[in-house]
Amino acid sequence: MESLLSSFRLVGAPLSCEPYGHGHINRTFLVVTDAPRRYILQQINTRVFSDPAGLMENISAVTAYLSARTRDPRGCLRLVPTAEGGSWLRAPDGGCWRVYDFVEDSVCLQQPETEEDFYQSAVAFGGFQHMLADFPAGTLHETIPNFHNTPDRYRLFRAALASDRCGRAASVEKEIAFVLMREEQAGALQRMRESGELPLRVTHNDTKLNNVLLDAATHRPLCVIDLDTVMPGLAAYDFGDSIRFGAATAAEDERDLSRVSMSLTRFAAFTRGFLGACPGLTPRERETLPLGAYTMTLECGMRFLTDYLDGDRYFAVAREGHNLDRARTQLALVADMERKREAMAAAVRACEAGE
Ligand code: ADP
Ligand code: GN1
Ligand code: MG
Repeated sequence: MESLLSSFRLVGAPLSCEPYGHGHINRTFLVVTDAPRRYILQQINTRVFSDPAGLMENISAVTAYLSARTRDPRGCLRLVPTAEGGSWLRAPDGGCWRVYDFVEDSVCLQQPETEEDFYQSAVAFGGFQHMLADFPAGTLHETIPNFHNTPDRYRLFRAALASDRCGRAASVEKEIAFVLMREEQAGALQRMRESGELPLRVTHNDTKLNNVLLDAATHRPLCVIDLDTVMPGLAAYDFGDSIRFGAATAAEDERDLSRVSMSLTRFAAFTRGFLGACPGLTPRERETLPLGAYTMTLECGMRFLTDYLDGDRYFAVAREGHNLDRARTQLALVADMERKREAMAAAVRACEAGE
């Protein structure tokens, strides 16, 4: 680690480097130097992101664009350059690494502590999308092709099911049937994208609450992080993925499903924050926000189930059956959203009417 860190222009000499955070994809470390300064060191997961150069080009361009439009120095991620002036490093063993300034005096929540926290995260993600409205989307690399193409996720799910490489399918028949029964509705958003009735925007695509930092003292939005999946997408993806995670009344990997539901009051609070910070959405886009929540949740549940069938090779797991537990919470949320479909639509309409 020391020789790796010596290739980045850090202020001070590194004192410690410890695993950090709760991300499922990259390997993240907190680095402390004697200056004293703190940094985030990350190894990019190149099994997930096969083009690290393209990915880092995206992040360099997006952070440069945002920092030119943000007064607060903690308002956007800041890459620390390498000794050669690059934005990332390929280590001799092939590992790809980058370093960010640590955003000080911030909190990263795994669940909202209050409804207000969730509202503030909506302001952050809505504002992020709004600020990138004029970013030249055509210059972005597609870091994971078909990331939120739900019909394509069904294709991958069926492939995992057909090969059943760990012999786990027989024990999850109920979950498999739940997913397969919903294929038609799950494809609706993608069909609207393809027909052109919804505009393509620059979206974050992974808007869970732990991908935003709030100010530690005020819990006001500070900084949107985890920019690996910033790509052209639909507004409903960002809205929906936030609801999936933050409007859930239990953790993403909760085992007691009786605790899992989608909170309508949180849904309404998020809608207020998101629409307020991102006022340019078309009426049709606003109408599809509940469908976005439904689709992102079903898609994520299916992705966890796919990975469970595949032998847990994509998402980091901390225990036996972790991906199955995660899949089950998402499917429980989907069932709850089906019960609350009309109430979600009414909450969006109420918000539009300024109620
Ligand atoms: P992953 O793709 O694995 O989710 P993230 O980029 O989201 O990785 O980082 C993992 C965690 O590290 C975040 O949830 C957050 O707690 C923390 N983190 C990342 N970047 C910073 C930063 N610049 N300042 C403070 N904390 C950060
Ligand atoms: C992953 O990287 P992280 O932990 O913020 C995943 C998201 C999933 C999420 C589920 C690149 O997000 O798509 O919704 O886990 N990111 C990638 O918690 O696949
Ligand atoms: Mg993350």
